[in-house]
Amino acid sequence: MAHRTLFLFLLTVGLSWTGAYADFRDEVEADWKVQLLQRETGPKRAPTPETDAAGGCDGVKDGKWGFHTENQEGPWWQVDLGDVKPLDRVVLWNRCDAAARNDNIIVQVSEDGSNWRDAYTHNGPTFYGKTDGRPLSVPLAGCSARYVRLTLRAQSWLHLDEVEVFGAADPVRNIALRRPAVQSSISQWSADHRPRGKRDTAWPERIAAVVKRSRELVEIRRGEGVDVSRHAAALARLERELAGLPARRLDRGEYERARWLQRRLLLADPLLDFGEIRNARAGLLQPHVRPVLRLVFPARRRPVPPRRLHDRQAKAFPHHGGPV
Ligand SMILES: [Ca+2]
Repeated sequence: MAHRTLFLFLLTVGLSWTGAYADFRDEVEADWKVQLLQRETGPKRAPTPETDAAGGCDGVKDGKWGFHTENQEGPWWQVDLGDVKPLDRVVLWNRCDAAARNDNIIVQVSEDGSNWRDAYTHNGPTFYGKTDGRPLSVPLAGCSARYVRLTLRAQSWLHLDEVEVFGAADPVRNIALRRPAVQSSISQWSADHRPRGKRDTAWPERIAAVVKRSRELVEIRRGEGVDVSRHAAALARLERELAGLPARRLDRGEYERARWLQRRLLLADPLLDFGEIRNARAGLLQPHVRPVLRLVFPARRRPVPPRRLHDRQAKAFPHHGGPV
């Protein structure tokens, strides 16, 4: 009986630890994702009529609004196809929770962006898109244009999920995708929809930057008198393995592997107390696990004051102020 109780206790602790550790890893890796985004694209940007409009032709179709004007007389959204092209059709994916606002939407076309003509006026029924798989498809065969505009001749908000334009030359290719777009106004629901972050091809250079910084950290730690032989060996092993991988295999997974190693080097700072950090992180864990953790990882030194900890992190990692 005593063995069974002990087994169940250890199982509970083990499961709690495993689950909490997975949560902890997810949290740290999510932090890294935010850091990458902020470092490569800057902080969140205020929307403009161009950057909100970009959500109308960004390829994202989720049934919500891709762009959103203010409530105004005659709101409009338009896309620039680059030059005058013979068209085949325009396909409108509606915002599905307020779809009836577009029951009388008008498709306009222009060759110069100044002179517009109505190519189609919708007169119901209400159309949707994402929720029923039936976006509004408007035939435009015989029509040539550089600009396609959607307009409401009423006092209203204009919002759509996505606008697709297909040309006569290749009727299956959406020629509006990620083309420059603009709209009549922005609203409190507008957002900057430009693609954020570098493309996935940037992983090799991101990984190289982490490896380079890790090498520097090894030297810094050695200079501080810390035994980092295990870290240095792990770094050398990682570099060997990365060198043997084709570029297409250098992805987010390898980047995170390199960041975990870099993180261990950062935490090898002699001013940091790993026991204290682990105990602080125990705040993430379920209450009955914390005393066990404190037994396993007792604090051996006094905790580093938060300000000093921040300074050390800033010095070790000058490019960002986020969590390690
Ligand atoms: Ca969209």
